[in-house]
Amino acid sequence: MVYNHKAIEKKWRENWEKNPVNPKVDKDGNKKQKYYCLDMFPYPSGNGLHVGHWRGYVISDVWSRYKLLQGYYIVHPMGWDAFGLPAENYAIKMGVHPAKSTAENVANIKRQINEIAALYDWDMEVNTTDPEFYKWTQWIFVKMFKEGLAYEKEFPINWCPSCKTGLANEEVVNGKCERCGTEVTKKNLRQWMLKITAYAERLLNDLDKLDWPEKVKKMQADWIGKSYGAEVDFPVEGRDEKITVYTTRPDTLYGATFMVLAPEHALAASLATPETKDAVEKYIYEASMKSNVDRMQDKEKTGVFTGSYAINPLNGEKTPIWLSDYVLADYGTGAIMCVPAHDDRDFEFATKFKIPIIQVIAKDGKEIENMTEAYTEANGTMINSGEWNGMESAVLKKEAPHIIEERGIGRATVNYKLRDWVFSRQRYWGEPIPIVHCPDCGAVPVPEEELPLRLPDVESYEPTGTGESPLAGIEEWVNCKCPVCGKPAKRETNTMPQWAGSSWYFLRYVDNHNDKELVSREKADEMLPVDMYIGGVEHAVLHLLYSRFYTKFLYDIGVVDFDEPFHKLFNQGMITGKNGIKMSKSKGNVVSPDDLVRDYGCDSLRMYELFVGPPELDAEWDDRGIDGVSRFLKKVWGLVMDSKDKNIEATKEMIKERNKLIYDVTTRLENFSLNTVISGFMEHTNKLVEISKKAGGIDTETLGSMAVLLAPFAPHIAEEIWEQLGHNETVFAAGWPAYDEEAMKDDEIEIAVQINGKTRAVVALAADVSKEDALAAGKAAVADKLTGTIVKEIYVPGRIINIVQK
Ligand code: ANZ
Ligand code: ZN
Repeated sequence: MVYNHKAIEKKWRENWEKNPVNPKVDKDGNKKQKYYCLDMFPYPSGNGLHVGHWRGYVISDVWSRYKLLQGYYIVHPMGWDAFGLPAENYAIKMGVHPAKSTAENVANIKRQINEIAALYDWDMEVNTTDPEFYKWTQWIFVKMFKEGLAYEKEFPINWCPSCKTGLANEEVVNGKCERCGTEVTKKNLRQWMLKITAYAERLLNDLDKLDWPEKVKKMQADWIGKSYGAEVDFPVEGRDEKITVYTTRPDTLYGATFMVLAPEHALAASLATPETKDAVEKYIYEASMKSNVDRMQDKEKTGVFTGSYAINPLNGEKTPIWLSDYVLADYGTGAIMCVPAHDDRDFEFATKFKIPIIQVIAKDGKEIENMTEAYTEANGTMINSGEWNGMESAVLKKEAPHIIEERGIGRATVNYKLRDWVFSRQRYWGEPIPIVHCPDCGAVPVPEEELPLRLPDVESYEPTGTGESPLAGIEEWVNCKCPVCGKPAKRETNTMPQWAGSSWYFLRYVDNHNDKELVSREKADEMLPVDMYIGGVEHAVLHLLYSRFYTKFLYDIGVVDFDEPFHKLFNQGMITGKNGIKMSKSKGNVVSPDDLVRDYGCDSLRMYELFVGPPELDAEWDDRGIDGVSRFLKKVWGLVMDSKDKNIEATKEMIKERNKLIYDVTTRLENFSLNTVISGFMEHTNKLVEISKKAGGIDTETLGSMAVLLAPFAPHIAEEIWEQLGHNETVFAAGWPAYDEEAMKDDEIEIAVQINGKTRAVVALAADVSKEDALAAGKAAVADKLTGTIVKEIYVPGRIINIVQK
């Protein structure tokens, strides 16, 4: 009987359809413990899936099936992240309505995903564009609004003056519009904001609770960016105002030789003197035309002197006030004190504009004679710092905020880099923001019982070019009544960003038909939170942070009783084309799984996806390697077919090999070293083939263990083998096999026999051989080479026999 992947895979696909292998209860009818293994759900791209997408889904399915074999009930859902720019842009390009193209793409990708034969429970499917789903996306927004976490603000956004539209950061490439190449500027637009900053501290501290890669935790912590420092008030010379700066280094106050304000700072223009007025205004205007991306880029510093001075509150020194765009308006106070001796950017600025540099921290107390770069280490002794001279700078750094507070010249502060989340888009293909603007009542939420607020069907959904959403053009939709006072009012026409649905979708899977609640408490308690989340590292910051924020909010209002959504996280690497080039249609290097499945079968492709390299690393795709995996499966098949009806008695060797196989697969799987699981499987199979040649076959228990161990990876062939071995229940009910460390021990060991330190022979001895027996055997093995007088005999147990002769 030859291995016929087509027939076997078809047979078991139909079989699983009829007899699902993932029941909620065990054999005795007891409720099984759940294990929730989640994939980052895809956006239904028109290009379909390539072998890179497959890899992630295979990894999560292998893990799910492993947990299934360990006795869990597996929660393993799939859905569609279908709102947002990519979907809308694709629709515009193809000239079809996004609802239509999205539905078509979902159907195609679902077909492709089914080819993986993953354990997905399609009864749990969700689609973020389904009104029954986005009803709850809107509901969360209304709840946040009521809690004061959603608010409106005028905000400078990226703006393309040629396309006349707001752009997402991702659409700005090197400061230019992705579509037309025009320089992107800033435009003040009214935006909806979510106050994620209210959760900054919890989002930071709770990272400790998570079993996530350290790298990802660090990326989140850096994004939140907590720092301790001080605000210091500098009076402006000759005026009543003070300028407050934010600094993490108040210990360097004596070295502050100038001050820089962001061009958008409220006082910027008014600090100009008649002599500097023109230059200051010009600088402020030019900065307003630049994108943030441009401003952050490492290029030569620009700036302008305002003509005014501030007074250093510690030593009374006059400090010139400059404007420069390297200071960001929306961080700290938008004004900084500049210490060129100890900060790189300040050093560069001071050098360019010939501003004095005063060193205040000295290594070993010695002042540097000719500074060519800033001394940025915070360790050293204070110099040129009045009463602080001689102090250790590290000690002063901690004390300075409190000293400043005592002197009444500022306050100790904590700062976060995290900003509130710009939550509105001037686009069509998103969830309408459920707010009504009433001339009398202001912004009023749509009553919860009227949700979902449906996205109206329109003819023209392209960006309007005025910065307003296409929804603004639909009169009958925009005009409505105020839910509070009943007077004529207008709907909010912005839509939500594409992150809105993905921030909470994983909660909805487990109760996706509930029209009364986002998720019932009962279902939530039964199946949430997520035990294992698998997806690409590109989501290490935003998606994961937003999801954590949403979950914490839903915890606070009592919807769920956990405040972290994802207990464990695994980031898979990317599959690239040749030379590490990202797969993309335009590069023509996309490998579709469809042909490979047809030619080699699903089981072979699943295993090959894992075999290409460590799952956490990127890997170059090469079709040819799949042959090896396919040969391996044929070998397993052949071994079983040769042995199954022979009733072979298990030998010690077979038992040893069986236990080694179980050990290797289990421990490597636990470490997520999936590629070495496959290579280990191959090695042990070769060994078993050898043993089988000697013994005329392999015992049924060993073959059965092979089937079970293979099941997470190649489920169809595993089921078939299991059945051929005489079982009439699914292999997934078999339980994960245990290994016996005793049985794994090699009972014979190989020992080198040396004469005067040179190896002359190798003998095979019992592992617990006595010293005398070992030496006797060793001498016998090299008898013909022993020509002199033996002066010493050494046995290092289990390793070496050394005979010293003269
Ligand atoms: C004086 C100083 C001396 C500073 C020194 C640094 C080193 P983090 O850790 O990122 O919070 N800063 C403050 N507000 C800024 C803004 N809006 N735009 C650009 N830079 C700003 O960094 C805080 C430090 O970054 C602050 O401490 C300030 O420079 C600068 F040897 O003040 B420092
Ligand atoms: Zn009203």
